[in-house]
Amino acid sequence: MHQPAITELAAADPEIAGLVEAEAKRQYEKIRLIASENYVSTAVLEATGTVLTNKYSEGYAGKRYYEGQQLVDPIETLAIERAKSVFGVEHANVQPYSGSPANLAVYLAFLQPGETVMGMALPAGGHLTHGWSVSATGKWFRSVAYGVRKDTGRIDLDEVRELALAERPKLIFCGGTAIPRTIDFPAFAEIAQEVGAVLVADIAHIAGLVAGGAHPSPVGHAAVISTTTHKTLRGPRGAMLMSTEEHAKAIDKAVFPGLQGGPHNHTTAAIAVALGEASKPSFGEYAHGIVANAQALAAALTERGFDLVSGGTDNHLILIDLTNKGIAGKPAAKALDRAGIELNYNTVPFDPRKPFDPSGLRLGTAAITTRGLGTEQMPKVAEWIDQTVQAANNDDEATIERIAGEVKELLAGYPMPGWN
Ligand code: DSN
Repeated sequence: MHQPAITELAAADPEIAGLVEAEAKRQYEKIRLIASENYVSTAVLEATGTVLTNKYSEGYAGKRYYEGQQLVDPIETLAIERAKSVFGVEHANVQPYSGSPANLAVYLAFLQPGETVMGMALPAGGHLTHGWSVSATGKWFRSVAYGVRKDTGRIDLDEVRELALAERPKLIFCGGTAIPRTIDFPAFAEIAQEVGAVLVADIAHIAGLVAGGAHPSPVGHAAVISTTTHKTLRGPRGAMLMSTEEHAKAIDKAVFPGLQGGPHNHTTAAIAVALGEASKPSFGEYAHGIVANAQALAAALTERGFDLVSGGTDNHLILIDLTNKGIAGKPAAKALDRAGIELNYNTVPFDPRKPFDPSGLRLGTAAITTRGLGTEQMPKVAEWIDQTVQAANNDDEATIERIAGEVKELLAGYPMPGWN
């Protein structure tokens, strides 16, 4: 059963309640390896479902455009203070609706349309909003992209520097969505300083690792830090922008009134709760556990002949190039889903295939670590992935069904917040 119970919803709208219950069960029975997902705590779920959703609060604490902010102001202030304390930043804005609007607000704060942004190419592991051509950020701004080296699968900082010197971007993004290796914030900061650019560290994927001390922090290197709150940070769907005091006004003005209207107060409260959780020592253990699990899984997959981009991982994320397994990412991901192992197909650097039918798989260990799985389970997970990929190649649905049953059996021993 969903936790907290959704009895009122079940009475009022059994159709939606039934689908929500089924989704909770699905999440309980699957090994969830989507690198950008997690399981939030029941406390975060409760905060998300409160009466705060009823309230409009355009503006910032003490300077709102609506009355009745007696309780919303302290909630937002708590979220800000907790963000400042967890990440050690001078300024935090907790209002962006999600990662893409947060990043767009950064453009609004620092760039005029047509000016130059530099970010990691999407197929190399960057994010759409770092200037990729199909995104508004690639259409409205002049965008130049760096990638990774073909031989190492890693960012070539000499190439980044050369490109920056030639193109003179005003904004440089580091970070992305499919980067299995540590991001060298000091090196990016040096390049940004050399060309007079503002460095933005998009830590959406690794925010929980940074908060828990399992990845170096961009603080002191990047003038602006952008993050979602729902990936390794394990909060609700939302985002934050953090910065030095110097850029505080520009960031706040860009979020509101520049880009957004009223903040989602129920989300703000849930972000505050998640940041409270992230400030506890147990969160540090969790963050290190995520990395240990990813590295154990990467080692077990390598032993089974999987080709990992960059040869392994330093964080929560593994990128597999399936070319040597004779199957593309999409059919493999679909077979794995049938086997109870949920992940996403993904491009790999220099992928000869199309983004909607690419060569790779992307995996992350944030959710399974929340669930309580440890390094001792990773060889079994790798075995199931291997067997499923082989079964998909041989049209062997019986093996896939057998694995789905074994996955359910294993997970029955690991509680899930949100399910009882
Ligand atoms: N969609 C997110 C991810 O899966 O990485 C990034 O926006």
